[in-house]
Amino acid sequence: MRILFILPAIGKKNNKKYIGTWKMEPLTIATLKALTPNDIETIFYDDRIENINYDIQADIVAISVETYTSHRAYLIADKFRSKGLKVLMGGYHVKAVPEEAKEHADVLILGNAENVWNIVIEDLKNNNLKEKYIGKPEFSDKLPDRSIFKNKKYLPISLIETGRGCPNNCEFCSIASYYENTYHARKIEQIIAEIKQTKPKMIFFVDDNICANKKHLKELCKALIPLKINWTSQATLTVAEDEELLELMAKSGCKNILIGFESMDERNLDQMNKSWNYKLGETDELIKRIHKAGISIYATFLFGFDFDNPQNFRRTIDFALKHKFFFAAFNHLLPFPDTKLYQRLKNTKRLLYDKWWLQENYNYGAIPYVPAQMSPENLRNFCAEARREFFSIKNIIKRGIAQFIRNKNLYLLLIFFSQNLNLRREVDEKLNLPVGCGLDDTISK
Ligand code: B12
Ligand code: SF4
Repeated sequence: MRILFILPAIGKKNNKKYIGTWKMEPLTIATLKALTPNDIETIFYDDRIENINYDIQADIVAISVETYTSHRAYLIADKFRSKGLKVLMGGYHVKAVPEEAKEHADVLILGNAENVWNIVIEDLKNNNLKEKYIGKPEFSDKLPDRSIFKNKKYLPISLIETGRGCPNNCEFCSIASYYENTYHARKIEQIIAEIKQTKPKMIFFVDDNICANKKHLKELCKALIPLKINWTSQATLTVAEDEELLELMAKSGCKNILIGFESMDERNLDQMNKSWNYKLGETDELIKRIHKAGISIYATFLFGFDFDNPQNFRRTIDFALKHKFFFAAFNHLLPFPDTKLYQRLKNTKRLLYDKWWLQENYNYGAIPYVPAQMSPENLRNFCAEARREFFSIKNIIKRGIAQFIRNKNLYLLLIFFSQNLNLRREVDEKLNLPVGCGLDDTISK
């Protein structure tokens, strides 16, 4: 028996090189491979870096689907089905819009795979597959099997989970809807075993909120100290409330943490259900504490809420430059399906297209709804300008000097310059990347 795994790329490739900083190992596929019994042959095509062989035979084609990759995932699925193969789909987008995904798949997995994958395989062997299986957010004792990445080249950073989900309920967030505002910690022994097996140069703990359970994070940090690793992850500003936690994180090798500041305007934070971001107290002071602990910050901001106006962009860029963040992202708000934001914009008739992700010619960076205080084009352009200013050569140098003074670490300084220059180049590379796409020559033949 043979299973063919596929990770689709975003949009039409046209043989262009894929966005460099996105070429990370797909942990999702290594996780599925580990759950698959050894007597089943597995083949994996990473559509981002290689062409798919549509003439290959398999008992089932299993595709992981995100909203940005959904259009291409459906084209790939349709092509395999036209050749008589069965298609199974899972991932964030499939759980958000199962009715849509059902048009392109024989089987859907809604949620995590761990508690259902062995049932799917039994049903496949017995020719008794159901239309859908509902997964639970639990971890398996089996460690992800990275042998499935053999002969594929990814960035030198290992992706590892320490937990899933988040207890918060930010209006725009797909994690909030996928995990229904719940958080599930992974056993520390499993995390440590995976690190020992992987021997990573640098770890990205892919949790969306690694400080969702601070007690768990403290225990994890204590267990990480003897391993002498370097790691980065994503958290909320609440990490800075607890100086003991910051100290433990730094000691355990945390070099950088992504924090969603989202907006400088408290009314926007109220609207997105993230008011705790400003209720924590003096933001400048909290940032200083994180920096003082020796941890750099990747600050992310979101624009397009109802109280956003051109002045807010200036205020935000000045804030990001004042704190000389390691990286910053200036993203526009995007209504992902099955989020509260999507529902609000739909109810108020502000969506330009119901399904922007399937819209022919929908490009990365385009705004698929009507912002309250500016045109969609202005919002797109202001975000692009903010990125260009933050990643200007002058500002990269200024931030780099501040980075060196803060950490006195040449290895980090090297990463700082190489990645800031890559992100600078990608500001314009990403804009106009086709998301809703037509067929390209890798699919149409
Ligand atoms: C690491 C990461 C990245 C990395 C790349 C990862 C990679 N594979 O190369 C980088 C930083 C480059 C990245 C970029 C982007 N990302 Co990202 N990313 C993540 C993150 C943090 C971790 C992914 C991961 O490894 N998870 C661990 C695995 C084990 O979990 P999983 O994928 O959920 O898989 C489980 C189940 O969902 C299910 N499952 C999933 N697929 C399938 C398929 C089958 C067949 C089956 C049976 C089951 C199944 O079973 C698995 C085991 O339980 C997730 C959030 C998260 N925590 O998952 C966001 C996330 C996936 N990203 C997201 C987004 C929006 C993006 C960007 C568009 C951001 C941007 N604006 O630029 C880009 C798009 C890049 C792309 N698609 O090529 C969103 C997607 C939302 C949505 N509705 O689709 C997420 C959920 C973040 C969020 N907070 O909303 N990302
Ligand atoms: S804190 Fe982060 S992960 Fe949690 S719901 Fe808000 S945006 Fe999503």
